[in-house]
Amino acid sequence: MGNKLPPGQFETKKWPVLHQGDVYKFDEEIWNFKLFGAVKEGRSLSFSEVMNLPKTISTIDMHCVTTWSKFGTSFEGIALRELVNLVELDKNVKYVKIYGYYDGDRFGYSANLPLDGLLGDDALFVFRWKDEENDWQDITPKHGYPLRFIPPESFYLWKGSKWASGIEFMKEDDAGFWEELGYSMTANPFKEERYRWD
Ligand SMILES: Nc1nc2c(c(=O)[nH]1)N[C@H]1C(S)=C(S)[C@@H](COP(=O)(O)O)O[C@H]1N2
Ligand SMILES: [Mo]
Repeated sequence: MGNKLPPGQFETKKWPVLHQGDVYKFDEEIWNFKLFGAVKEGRSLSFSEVMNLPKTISTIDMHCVTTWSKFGTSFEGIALRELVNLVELDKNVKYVKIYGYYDGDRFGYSANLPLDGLLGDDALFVFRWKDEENDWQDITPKHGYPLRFIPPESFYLWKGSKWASGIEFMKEDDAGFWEELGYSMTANPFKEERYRWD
């Protein structure tokens, strides 16, 4: 796809693992995915309900704020827009917060993003991947099994919540896990938006 190296980044062929807290252990019996916030009626989806949604395959570059970039990983997943289609948004919903597990807390990790940048084929809750050196395979537990968000390459990878557990729809932007600690709300690697200054 892009194969463009943003400023201050270097290319890696390997896919590094980076996160806070424990690797989440999937239990399909109790797992669900919540759609909530500024919507007419919230929803909670079982794993099979999520996996029965239409699938999308995209090749997406990953740019981590710790300066590694990995080009050309192909992902299979459910486009964020498929989940948006399941709820009736309130007027003026412009942002989402995508949640993921942190040490057993399903809402412990989160990242905020503008909704209008996430309606294409490159905003996916992924479950499978491949690259030049690796054939199609499931996302490993360390990379976010069973479902993990991969943001478009115009966002640093911390916006890609692993062990994804839900989407909150918001009218105003609101800081997630790293954003509260000083990282950028907008996080465009090509503009090197690593930190927030406000
Ligand atoms: N649930 C959760 N998701 C997370 C994180 C985390 O700590 N917890 N770390 C983020 C950060 S900072 C990065 S760079 C990517 C790394 O994804 P990877 O380990 O698959 O390369 O996951 C993101 N998603
Ligand atoms: Mo990161």
